[in-house]
Amino acid sequence: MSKKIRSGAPWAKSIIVFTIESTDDADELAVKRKDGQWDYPGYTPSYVIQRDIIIELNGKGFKAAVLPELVPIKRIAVLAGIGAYAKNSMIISPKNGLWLRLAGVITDCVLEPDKSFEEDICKDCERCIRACPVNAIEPYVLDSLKCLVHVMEIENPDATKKNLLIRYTPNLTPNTYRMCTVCQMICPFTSIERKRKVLR
Ligand code: B12
Repeated sequence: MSKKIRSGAPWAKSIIVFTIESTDDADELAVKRKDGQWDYPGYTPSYVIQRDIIIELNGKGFKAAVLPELVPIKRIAVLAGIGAYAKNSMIISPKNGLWLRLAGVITDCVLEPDKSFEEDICKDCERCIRACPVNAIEPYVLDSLKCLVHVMEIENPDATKKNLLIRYTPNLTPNTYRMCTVCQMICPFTSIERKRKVLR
């Protein structure tokens, strides 16, 4: 466990990391609140699962807390055997492809570690790199300032970026957008069923 997690919660002995699946573009929405902050309703099921795990552990006499948001959870997910780093910089699993959201709980319960995920899933595929509308992807590294998911959150993007946003980040209401999903949709691990669940 990293020093950072230990310094915030010196009692922590294990991390439980889990995934929820994005089965529909409805899970890819970003909603702008009145105070200008962004909400991502697709992540809500993970908060419910975190709460239930914490209640369960507390009930058994263990301490437990939500894994802080900015902990490098992708690295933890690889160590926990969930999946591999994909070339678009997300974690990819053989079962759900890139359509995973990660969340975790820290606890003082000592748990047997899972086996880390060792396989390279992307191999020589570079479809996401070629498909990204803003060339934000190099193998395993994302230029986060170029990524349209970030650009969408900028107050006044320039005209070129505005046009890209209209195309790849469609509005559903004046304050509700579907985030760009190009690098996830193009992935060969994306099922035909998921490709049909689009919001434009
Ligand atoms: C900031 C952020 C963004 C930024 C920048 C993303 C980026 N990749 O840099 C923006 C706004 C662009 C963004 C976009 C998206 N994000 Co985001 N984002 C985050 C957040 C909050 C922090 C990431 C971060 O900057 N960490 C700091 C850096 C230093 O850590 P790191 O990225 O883990 O870096 C390590 C790796 O890069 C690793 N590494 C790099 N290359 C390689 C290669 C190999 C082979 C190996 C072994 C390791 C390795 O080394 C670094 C050090 O450990 C995370 C939550 C979190 N706690 O991680 C979510 C998170 C990464 N986002 C997520 C998602 C789902 C998205 C989007 C799909 C939007 C959406 N629908 O939510 C897009 C996807 C864009 C993309 N292609 O990655 C998920 C990813 C789930 C998954 N399957 O991997 C996360 C984990 C949120 C969550 N709780 O589920 N995101």
